[in-house]
Amino acid sequence: MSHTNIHPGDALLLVDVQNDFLPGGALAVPEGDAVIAPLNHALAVFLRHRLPVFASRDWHPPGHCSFRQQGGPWPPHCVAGTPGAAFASKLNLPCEALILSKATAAEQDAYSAFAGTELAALARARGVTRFVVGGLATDYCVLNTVKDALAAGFQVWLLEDAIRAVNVRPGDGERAVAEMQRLGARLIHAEDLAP
Ligand code: VGL
Ligand code: ZN
Repeated sequence: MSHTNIHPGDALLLVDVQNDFLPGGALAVPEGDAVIAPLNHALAVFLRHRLPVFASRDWHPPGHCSFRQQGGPWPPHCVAGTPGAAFASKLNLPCEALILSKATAAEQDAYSAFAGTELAALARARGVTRFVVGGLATDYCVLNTVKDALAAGFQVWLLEDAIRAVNVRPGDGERAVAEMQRLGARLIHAEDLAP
């Protein structure tokens, strides 16, 4: 079995692991719940090493511009404060996790965890140079978060067993992964993270 070692400078970044993106949710990602077990493993490893954990959440006002009634592409989802916007209950998110709420303004959408948040500054203040990234959805918020991380000069290890795609068009998830790799992200498996 191959091992991947994490070091000081690494941070775990969980993207939008929220009820509305899980099976039964308002914008269910196929197999979205499959990310939880590998992410819980990654969480345990990062906590053991006392390395930072960040978690983004889609946190829309009612009537957000991305909702169909407003002419957007999506059913209403992740309305701030509702059960659908809550983090998956089976995700072992520690109380020390730093939470980034995004797309909180009615007239703007934001797929990236860096968009309009303090993520880059909070990470730099903690000496972060590399993000280990997993969550939902591969072809939207994970893709845009990873692009922004790389553009901001962070390295990225993408947890390929801890991401799932919406696949509005078949193959969107695979194309997103290829794009992230092309831009410099390295694929790893959560279960390979050495304890
Ligand atoms: C997302 C669609 C709409 C995501 C958020 O988290 O990937 N996708 N809002
Ligand atoms: Zn959204």
